[in-house]
Amino acid sequence: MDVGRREALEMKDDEPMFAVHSSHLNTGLRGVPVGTCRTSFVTPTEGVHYCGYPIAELARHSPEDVVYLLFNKELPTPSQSTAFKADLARRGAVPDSLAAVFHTLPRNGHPMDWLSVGIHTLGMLDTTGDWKEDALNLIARMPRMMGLLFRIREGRGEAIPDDDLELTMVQRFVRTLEMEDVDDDLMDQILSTYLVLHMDHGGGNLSTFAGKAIASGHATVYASIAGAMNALSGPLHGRANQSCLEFVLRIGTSDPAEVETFVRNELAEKRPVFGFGHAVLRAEDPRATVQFALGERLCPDDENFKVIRTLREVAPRVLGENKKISNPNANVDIASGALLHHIGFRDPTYYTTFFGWARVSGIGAQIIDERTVMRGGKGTPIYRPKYIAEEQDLRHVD
Ligand code: NMX
Ligand code: MLT
Repeated sequence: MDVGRREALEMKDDEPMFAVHSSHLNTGLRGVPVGTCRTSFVTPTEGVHYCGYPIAELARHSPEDVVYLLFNKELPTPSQSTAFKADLARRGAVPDSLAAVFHTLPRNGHPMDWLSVGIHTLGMLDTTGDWKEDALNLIARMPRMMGLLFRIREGRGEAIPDDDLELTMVQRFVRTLEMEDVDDDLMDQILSTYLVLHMDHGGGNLSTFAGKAIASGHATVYASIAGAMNALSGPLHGRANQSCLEFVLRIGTSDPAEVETFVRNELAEKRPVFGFGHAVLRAEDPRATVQFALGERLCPDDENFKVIRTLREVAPRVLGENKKISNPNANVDIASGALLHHIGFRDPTYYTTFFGWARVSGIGAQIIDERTVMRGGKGTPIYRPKYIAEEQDLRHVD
């Protein structure tokens, strides 16, 4: 029996599920059950499953079909898939004023800040107030918004090709971006797999949790997901993919001894070794395994890919020497940067926006479940965990 189902059956109203001790305080709610999730679950050794399917089995599905899965909890039939793609196309048009707002933003602002502002702007332009409508509208508008974000921030904001809503999500982004010398098939395989792998990761990852917490106060989908993107932008969470490729570029060699020296130096300098470790996983992240297999197939001789191949061998051994590190193995962020770099995205500062683009679907689906399905349709109430007073003896102003 799968883990998600077993956990569900084991839940009994009258039995304690978890004992909270003072040692659990100030640990970032690590392991503390706070709710149920209908889109995905993560096991320490097998990683994430979307609606029961191990992630590796979904890696070659189209992003649109996997969005359908997260929203409907079943993979679409061919006719459902066609109808869903048509529905996304119907919703996809992005108002011109989004580009006008992007033109006003500081070009040296981080792309994740642009992404958050972009989502807020779409919300200001067109919020329906219906959780599902707004989430699907946002998902449908993300490819164009991503393309505009890259172009305008890079100073290529003129003569942008019109959107073509008949294309796939990945094709719409690539068309808007108009990159030179693109291998369309390679681009499609790497970006489509990227999106599928990053869409969801259980209910408790920081950005999803933050997004659902904001939505629990009945902020709009747009405000909630913009907030979630801010949570994703931290280097210990989504921005680890940027930091990881930055240090791959700094390493610049796939020689195991030199890579080991580099890793040891990062640790000595008290810097995280990005792309390794996880709050829940206790084995290599299957999303990393899928990306390594993709790289071995599509770009085995790429210089950055060769560096991460060595890092994957060396870093777990070195990190494993420190027993306080719960998981010395590679996480999702180890390989994505090398693959993005290979297909032409040379500036790592943008990498977390791809993570954000993908994660909008998982967070959107989870917000809908929490707002419209949980507690018999009443929705999860406003988040309000308890904090215990520390160093606050009662006193009075004289
Ligand atoms: N490099 C250096 N130190 C590490 C690493 C690492 N890769 N992983 C864990 N540690 C340290 C951690 O900082 C903590 O130190 P201290 O006790 O001084 O606070 C100690 O080991 C125990 O941490 P764990 O219980 O193993 O991990 P935790 O659940 O606290 O944190 C991460 C999980 C993912 C934040 C942590 O492993 C990390 O910082 N990894 C590097 C950054 C990264 O790749 N993040 C991406 C995660 C996936 N994502 O996309 O969100
Ligand atoms: C994620 O995909 O959100 C990360 O692996 C972090 C997490 O699950 O805590």
